[in-house]
Amino acid sequence: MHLQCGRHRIDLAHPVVMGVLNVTPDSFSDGGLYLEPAAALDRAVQLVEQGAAIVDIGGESTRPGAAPVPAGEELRRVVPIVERLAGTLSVPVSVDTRKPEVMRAVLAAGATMVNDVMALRAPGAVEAIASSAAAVCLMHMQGEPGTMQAAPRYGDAVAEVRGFLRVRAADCMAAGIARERLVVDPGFGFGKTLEHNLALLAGLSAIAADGLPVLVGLSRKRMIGALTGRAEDERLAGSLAAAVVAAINGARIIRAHDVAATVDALAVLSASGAMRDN
Ligand code: YH5
Repeated sequence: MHLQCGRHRIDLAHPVVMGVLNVTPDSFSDGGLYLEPAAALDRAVQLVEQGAAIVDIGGESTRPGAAPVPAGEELRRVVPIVERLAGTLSVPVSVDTRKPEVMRAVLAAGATMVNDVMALRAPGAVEAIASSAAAVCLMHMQGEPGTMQAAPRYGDAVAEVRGFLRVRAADCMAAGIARERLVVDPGFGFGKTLEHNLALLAGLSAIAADGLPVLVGLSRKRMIGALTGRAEDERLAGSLAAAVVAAINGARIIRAHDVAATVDALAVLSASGAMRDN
């Protein structure tokens, strides 16, 4: 299995790490520290040296309860950073955005992947990707970031998330986005209770069985806090355990803040034979 991100081809025979580079002033991690393109580039180079196969740039905070960011401000924050990173890094630059206007601008600036928590449901988003050679991550979210954690409800969370991702992937392929450019993500914490998140972690193999690479973002999240009783800056061990479980259950791209540690954990897992059958 592999993922085609523009000119880059990522081998997914073994799980890889997508390193998180936050560029929002209010991000819970590294907030405001990497706003300057030069500082962002230093941090991104570090992530690649630590073994990140993709660097994901977030310009709009998608944390539960986060306020929307106007497109103009998102563009001002992200485009200069994408230009610097895309011209320097040896790995694909991914941008976390929901807005077609931002997608077109960052793809023109050299990004080769879009990470969309709305799974390209904004009008014009599918076309923005289809008219490029970029990869896209289609993530499931119930509700909107501002209110999604108020009252998440599912009959069968795994079946509903899987069905949603299948339909979004089919719509993308119908619009001309090749299968090898698609990634799906159950969206841990996005309109889900702890119970839903645990059901999805256990049920990842059903989502992976549909044949598209599965990406997961569990790193430092509230779910890890709930299971360990730890504050945000004490969740590394819990996050590594979650990454390993997700990979055993079929995830091929692990989105993480602590890249070096996550790469090590996955190296041990890959060598162990525990993933022989998937
Ligand atoms: C994801 O799962 N998540 S941003 C709250 C936290 C810790 C971390 C309370 N973008 C995902 O990382 N993109 C985000 O502690 C994502 N999948 C994809 N594809 C939220 C985040 C976080 C939020």
